[in-house]
Amino acid sequence: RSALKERLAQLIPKEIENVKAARIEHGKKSFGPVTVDQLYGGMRGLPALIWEGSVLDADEGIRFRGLTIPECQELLPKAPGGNEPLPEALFWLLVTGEVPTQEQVTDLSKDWAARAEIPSFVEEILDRCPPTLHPMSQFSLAVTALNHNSAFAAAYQKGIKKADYWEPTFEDTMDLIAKLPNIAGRIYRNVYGKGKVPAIDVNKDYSANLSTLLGFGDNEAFVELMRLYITIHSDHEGGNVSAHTGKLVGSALSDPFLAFAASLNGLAGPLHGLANQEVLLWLTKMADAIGVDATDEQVKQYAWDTLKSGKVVPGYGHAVLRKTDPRYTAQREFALKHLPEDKMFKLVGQIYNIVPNILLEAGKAKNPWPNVDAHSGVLLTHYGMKEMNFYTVLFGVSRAFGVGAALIWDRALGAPLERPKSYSTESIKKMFAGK
Ligand code: CMX
Repeated sequence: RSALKERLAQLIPKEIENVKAARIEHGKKSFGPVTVDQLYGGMRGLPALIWEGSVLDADEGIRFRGLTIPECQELLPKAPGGNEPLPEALFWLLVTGEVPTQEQVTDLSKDWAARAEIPSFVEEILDRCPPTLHPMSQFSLAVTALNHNSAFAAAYQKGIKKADYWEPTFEDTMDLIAKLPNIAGRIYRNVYGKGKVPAIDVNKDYSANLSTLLGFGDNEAFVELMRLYITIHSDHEGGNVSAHTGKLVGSALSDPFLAFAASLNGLAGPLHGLANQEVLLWLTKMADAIGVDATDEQVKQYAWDTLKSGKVVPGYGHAVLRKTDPRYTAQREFALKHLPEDKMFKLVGQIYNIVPNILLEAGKAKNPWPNVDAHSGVLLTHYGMKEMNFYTVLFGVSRAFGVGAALIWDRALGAPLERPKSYSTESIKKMFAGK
């Protein structure tokens, strides 16, 4: 057993008791009324899910098990000589609620490196995809196919007891996360003609290996960026499309590969994870149209033209957040430290000073501030990863950490099949007739 699984086995009985006690004390309490508008309005603000790994505050942003992003940067173990938290440490935190030791983190790096290989038939599936098939579709195909070797699916067929579901779910989640660098690396190299995927180095951390497989392993700043990137993109509580989809599909006892592939299909939408691709497309078109040294007036005009043509300004707005996303701020600080003179970074900063006022003036968006996707693309571009269609794959690699941790806890706590009630407009009219 790995050190993480050992710790989890100790924590689960306590947490089952904790949940029992919370339900006895609070189970019959109400969150307040549900309005018909919430049913039509994408369930905004509707309290509906339990998600243990993180909670999102509209003003303050995300907290992973109670820790803000700057607190994670301070408290989580780092690579020798590195400044950013290791995603291994973040995963440990999401799963256990505890900050791991350096040794525990090294144990996870080694465990993931040992599990990193992907079956040859999955390699073949990826090799046969036309390069024109979007990298996110390829990613989802490969993750779905990993279900071939699912420990959970096999154990379920053998009649595993409900109390033991978490164990094969844990194994599948560890395999899933471990195999993503090989999948992402292969997609990147196949689609953009970057040669063969090199081998994993069992003595390196997850982000170093991911960077190597992508072809950027020699650049220590890129590796540091990956550590920060995975950490901040990992989890954003349970209601966002990718997280909720994974939880929903997992609730049918579909194994973690099937559940996470569903998450990826949601992440591939332009209002969610694909926004990081859309942002770079928007920035590139803007730079082509008005130059990277454009005046504020030109940027303003360009943003207005986008809105007037009926499009959204990608990277701005959020369904829950009402302030600048701390994930945006963390990336901005990284850029200020590593690439302060980068022209596209400066353009992103200029847009930050201009777009919120325009969105306020336009008067529709409830949140005029930037989200995580407004910044990630320029950092990747700076280090030479210019293929914007690929960007959401990196978001997907990161999101496996949060969805995986949640799947483990859902099975450990015996989360039931999700089945909310739906209504037709006709039934709502009848229900409230004369009221
Ligand atoms: N540009 C233009 N219009 C925007 C806008 C933006 N950035 N953000 C919101 N609006 C508009 C909405 O389209 C909506 O218009 P309609 O009433 O005509 O439909 C109106 O403002 C109200 O929307 P809202 O309540 O503020 O926002 P939602 O909760 O419905 O949607 C989000 C949130 C993120 C989809 C939206 O802000 C958006 O489309 N942003 C651009 C895409 C983006 O950056 N997505 C990434 C989010 C982070 C992530 O998941 O990765």
